Amino acid sequence: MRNVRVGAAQLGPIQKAESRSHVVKRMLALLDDAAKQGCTLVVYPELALTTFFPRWYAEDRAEFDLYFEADMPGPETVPLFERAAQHGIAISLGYAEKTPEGQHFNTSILTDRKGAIIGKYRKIHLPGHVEFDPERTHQHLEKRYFLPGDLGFPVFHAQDGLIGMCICNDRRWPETYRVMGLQGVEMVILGFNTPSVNSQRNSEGLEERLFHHRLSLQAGAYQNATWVVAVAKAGTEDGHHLMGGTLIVDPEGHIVAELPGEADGLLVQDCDLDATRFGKETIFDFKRHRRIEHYGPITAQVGVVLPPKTA
Ligand code: CDV
Repeated sequence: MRNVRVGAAQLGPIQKAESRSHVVKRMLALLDDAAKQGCTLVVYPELALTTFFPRWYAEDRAEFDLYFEADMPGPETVPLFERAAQHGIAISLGYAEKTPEGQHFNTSILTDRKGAIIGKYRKIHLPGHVEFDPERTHQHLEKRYFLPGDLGFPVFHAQDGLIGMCICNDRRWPETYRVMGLQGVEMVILGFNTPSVNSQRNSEGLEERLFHHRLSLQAGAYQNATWVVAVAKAGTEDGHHLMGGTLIVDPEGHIVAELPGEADGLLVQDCDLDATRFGKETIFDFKRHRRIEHYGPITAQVGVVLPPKTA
């Protein structure tokens, strides 16, 4: 048995006016709780340090540089790394990254249990649009503020196992899990900020959104025989509602724990990484069963190519 006691550290809403250091205090409280409960890994949401700013349009993108981190850890986040090291807990958190070259990414990192960063991921599937869209009830401008990730979907040796990261919209794409599955991933960790209403389909409300969230996570876990830990930023940020749904899926695809509510909260779960073995050695033994000679279109094309019409 290779047990990881994971704490999924959901954050309630972060208003525009809330300072980074106040958010970090909230994160520290969850970390202390995780230490009391014996966690070895704590996972925070996507863009954990600020409000979900891509919902707002800034004509001059530089106006939003205040939401980005030039350093990780930086002056406001270093207490988190220090406390995590004191507790011997590895952490993963999402944040907006500005590189020394001035590039912007939606990023997450993973540390070891001494507070050293051992893994980085930059969000690949960026939802939304680049320009203000008057047809939408809500804007979602990730494509305006971030570049698509350039690090692939790496998997890291951590917690005596293999851990990979993705971020929010990535969880809806089977390619995300499979690329990590092909590296033997045993636990996928991710954060998300998901508005409760689809801005383009008014009929798709909270229940439907939660259904698609669970469906994607459960399918990804089962089809790659991996644990999946998904952590929300939830609640109403300056009038904009984000759904909850922090949950953990086992390698058979079952939801084994789910956090109710939309406030700060910790969901603790023991995850035996050896529980991935059965799926990886039987139905999803990739080496024996995959047929790559038929998978070409997955990497050769982006959109749909219709088959030729038969007479
Ligand atoms: N932050 C996100 O990536 N949110 C998307 C919404 C816009 C659909 C998501 O997939 O949850």
